[in-house]
Amino acid sequence: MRGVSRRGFVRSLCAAAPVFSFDRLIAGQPLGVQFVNVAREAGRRAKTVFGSENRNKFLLETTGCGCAFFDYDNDGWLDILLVNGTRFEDNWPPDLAPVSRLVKNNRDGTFTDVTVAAGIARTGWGQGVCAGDLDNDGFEELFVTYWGDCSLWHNNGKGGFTDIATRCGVTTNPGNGQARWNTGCAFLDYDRDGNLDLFVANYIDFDPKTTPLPESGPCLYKGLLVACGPPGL
Ligand SMILES: [Ca+2]
Ligand SMILES: [Ca+2]
Ligand SMILES: [Ca+2]
Repeated sequence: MRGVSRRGFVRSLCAAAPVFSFDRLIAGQPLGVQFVNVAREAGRRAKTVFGSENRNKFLLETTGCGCAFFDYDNDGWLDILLVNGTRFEDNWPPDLAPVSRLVKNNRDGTFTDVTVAAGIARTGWGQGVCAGDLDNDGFEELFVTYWGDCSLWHNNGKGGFTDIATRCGVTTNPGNGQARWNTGCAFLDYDRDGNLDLFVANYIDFDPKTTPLPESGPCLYKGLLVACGPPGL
């Protein structure tokens, strides 16, 4: 894939892919294609952590994490950034805390975890991620959203990343002591000046100190106590 842009690659996939009608999809007719989960064979067994495993008190614990396919080392093969979360109740030992993971494509169907070497490990309530080459040097940066301060990881082109969100003023911290719930994001050049701009979507105001617990709500879904969401959710 060297020399092929990501947009060109996706366009070629779209051109090659068969077109399935909605009628055919809902009719349950065979499509002639099959997806097989090969994560285990690819060596991807790291657990995604997002809230309590057995019972969720807060809506935040019910969302989860995104991922990005991007070629961080420009070798022509897509690598993966897997965003990770955390838990309210756990006091993680430093070496056991869940972190977002960067895995390098070995070009043989397997991936190698390069999170530590890349300097990109961070624990927190990670949500979404988007990739784009902010400084037009040919290596893509990453923006990772959090409930809390976001990260903007600058790619040094040598396999390493540095979080420059604070320096760039894009943590999205409102500065009032409250964490903002950042969710999706997109790099786009909205003014066509040749430099990527950034859009960050937000969800609701959320503060675990003031958010009602399921039993204090009570917040019910089909008779079961669940995390309290926005009214009407
Ligand atoms: Ca690569
Ligand atoms: Ca760059
Ligand atoms: Ca721009």
